[in-house]
Amino acid sequence: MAPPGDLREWIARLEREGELVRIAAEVDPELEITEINDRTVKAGGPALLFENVKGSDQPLLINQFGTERRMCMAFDAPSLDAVATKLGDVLEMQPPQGLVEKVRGLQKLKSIADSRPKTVKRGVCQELVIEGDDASLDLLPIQKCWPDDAAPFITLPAVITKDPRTGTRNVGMYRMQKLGPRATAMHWQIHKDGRADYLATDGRIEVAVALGLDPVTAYSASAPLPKHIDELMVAGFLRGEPVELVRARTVDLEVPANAEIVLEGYIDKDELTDEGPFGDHTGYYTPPEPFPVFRLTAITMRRDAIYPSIVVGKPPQEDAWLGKATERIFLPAVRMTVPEIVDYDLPVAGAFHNCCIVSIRKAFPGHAQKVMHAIWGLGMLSLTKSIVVVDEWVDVHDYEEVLFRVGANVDPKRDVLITEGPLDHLDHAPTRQFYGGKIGIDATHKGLQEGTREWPPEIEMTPEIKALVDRRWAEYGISLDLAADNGRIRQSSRPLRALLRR
Ligand SMILES: Cc1cc2nc3c(=O)[nH]c(=O)nc-3n(C[C@H](O)[C@H](O)[C@H](O)COP(=O)(O)O)c2cc1C
Ligand SMILES: [Mn+2]
Repeated sequence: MAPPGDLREWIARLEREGELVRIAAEVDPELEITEINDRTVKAGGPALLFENVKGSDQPLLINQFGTERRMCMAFDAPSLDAVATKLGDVLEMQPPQGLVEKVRGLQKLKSIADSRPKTVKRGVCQELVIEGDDASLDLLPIQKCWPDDAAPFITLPAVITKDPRTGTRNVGMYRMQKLGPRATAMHWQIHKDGRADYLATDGRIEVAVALGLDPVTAYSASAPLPKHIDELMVAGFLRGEPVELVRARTVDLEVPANAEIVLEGYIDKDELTDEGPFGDHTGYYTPPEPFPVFRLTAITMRRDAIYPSIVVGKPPQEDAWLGKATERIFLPAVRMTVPEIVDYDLPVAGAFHNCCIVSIRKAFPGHAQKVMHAIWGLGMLSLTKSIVVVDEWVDVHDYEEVLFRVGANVDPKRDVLITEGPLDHLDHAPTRQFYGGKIGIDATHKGLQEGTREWPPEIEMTPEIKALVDRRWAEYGISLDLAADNGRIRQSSRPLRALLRR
């Protein structure tokens, strides 16, 4: 198999695997769907296809990315690390040596060349073409997600623009606040490529918005790629098949042929509106701020189009696994630049930009600090607010172990680096927007060269005794279920907290 070719195939696969539930009951896109979805996401539940959304003929799909299993199914991969390996293979290509390697190298190069999007004559995304006043966003079941949201927001779009200077395409996922039947805001944050295209325009920039894509292409819109790299090329590479494009009807752009819905329109450089408030992935409402206005010129769609949505909010939400996919898939690229990095973890509860745990192969004094600065200088990771560095043998995904290392190995006076730099657009904590403090915690072992006393050895049982106890375990008659119960101290903290509050 390969990753699903379009949203229909994706839905069929999800359904076959028991990963999708159709809901026939009428539901309100205003708040009700959010609450249903929130309970489902938090329980690790299925994707939801609401077939009867109040006020619209179109079904709404949500929670398609809500679990690790579904995220892997989206890539048709056994794990997200397997997707990373595929990308890493190409990134780490060395000049080939023998003939066999040369042939293999050529195959890899061909797989990149074959990944470029391909223009085709017709696409299902244009089965219906609605132009002029008939093109209305009122047709779509756009969700109002949270009580204090300013309006309904389109939350899972792939927004397509071209750099007016170079003509290169950009695709990004930026929420769009509905302002009326033919206008939305465009939430192009300050660090994003989409905004750079807009800023480079003199008067007007044409925009196309694809909704309801195959899951890999949808994911690629959220991937933090360097500006000159076309997200659709990467989508083609990850799919193993190029993304097919058709010419849009009213703008000079190409759009994915397999999309359920395409919004075509333009943005005038000096037309701004107050966007927000919006219940954001920070877990707080983002206050109103001026953003550009998107004006609709046409809606094209499949017959019986399905509208895709996602809700962000206090973590964990569905976007957690989109973020985790990026964390895994980009590890080889991160290691290309900073090879001493073994692994990293961006905790979901840290909303990705707030915290990064990184393990390194430490080789010299100050190495942890070197890596902190490298991360603070690396693509979107540069917005990371706090970094914890541990040694290579520490599992960065085991937060208990990380906390143990921070507690055991850190002298706050010596090992904490406080600095400043650019911060996430949505971070409400810094005194000024966009800029503020950063913290790096060096939880690695220190050596005499770093001015410490002799570092004590870690406690470790001998392999002989471990093997002996393995062999004799049954003889002791100790139930492991009991041990598992004991290990559950972590989960029990919730009822304990509730008790203390009484
Ligand atoms: C569900 C979801 C919603 C997002 N909403 C926004 C948004 O409103 N504005 C924004 O700038 N980035 C948003 N992002 C992040 C961007 O999609 C991401 O940074 C992407 O790399 C931007 O593409 P670009 O670098 O080509 O501009 C969102 C991501 C996800 C997964
Ligand atoms: Mn981009």
